[in-house]
Amino acid sequence: MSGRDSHWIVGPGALGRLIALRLAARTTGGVEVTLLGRRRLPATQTLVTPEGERLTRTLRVTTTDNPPSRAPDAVHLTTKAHAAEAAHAALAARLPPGTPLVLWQNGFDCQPRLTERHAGPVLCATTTEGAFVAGEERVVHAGHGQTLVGALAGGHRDLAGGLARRLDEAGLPARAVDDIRDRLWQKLAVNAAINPLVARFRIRNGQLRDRPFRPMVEAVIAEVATILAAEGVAPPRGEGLDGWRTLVWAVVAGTANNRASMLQDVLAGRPTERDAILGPLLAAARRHDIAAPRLAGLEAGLGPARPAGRP
Ligand code: KPL
Repeated sequence: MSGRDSHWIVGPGALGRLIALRLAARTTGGVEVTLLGRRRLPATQTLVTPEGERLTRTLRVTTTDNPPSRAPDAVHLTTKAHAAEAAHAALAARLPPGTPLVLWQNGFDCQPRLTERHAGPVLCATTTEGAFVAGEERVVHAGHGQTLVGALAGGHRDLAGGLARRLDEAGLPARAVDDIRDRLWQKLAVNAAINPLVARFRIRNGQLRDRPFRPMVEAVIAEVATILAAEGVAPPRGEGLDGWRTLVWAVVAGTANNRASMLQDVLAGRPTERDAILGPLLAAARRHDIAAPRLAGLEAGLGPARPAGRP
């Protein structure tokens, strides 16, 4: 990726707008950004940085059924997991073969299918950047994080390196990795231990450290660790169960004040990422004949991933 790149950001939620505004704010190296959604957002968007600065840019905005005529150098899919395949289907026929696709979804669900289906290189990204939407024209970058990028089957190293550099220069620290599959599962494990419980009990992440929640989290981590060991996913750091425990409790401490994304979705009556987060774990448990009563209970407790009557 060099020269004046054109990036399409498909899915103008908090993450999509964060990436769009950060890339667009780069003045050297020139990145042309188009924000695409099912509906057209106001073109002038403001990012409130973690340092409290306001970064306002006028972006190209359009809808997925009316994409720009100039082909992009990269397409970033930043929709929620359950909307990713429909968004890709809406655009795929308009993309020249070979257009790189970057998948930013949580969980481990649509990534293998889209990697297979897309007519070009596919990268997956996982990020700990924190952002939330604060209105039609405003997104808040709540906390700095780290983004990892790579292809599921390895390969596309130069593409991943170029994209990581672009993001990094734009103020989103990023690096290319060869083990993105493990990294996606690791983020999924953290989300599985935190999100369904905080969504069900309507609590902030930090409250998981207290009774009666702490033993519930420990029980979920134990199930997740057993399933992921059978699935051949490397524990984050340290060995086995302790590696998973250290990771989850570090994230709980680091995000103690947060309302997790799944809680925000439940409170707003939006579809949750239940299927992308718990679904792959339960499917792996079935494949390896492992009992997962805690995860199954969380799945049932969350109810349907999409509230009745919503697309
Ligand atoms: O990723 C998150 C989310 O909210 O989805 C965590 C890590 C749980 C932070 O809230």
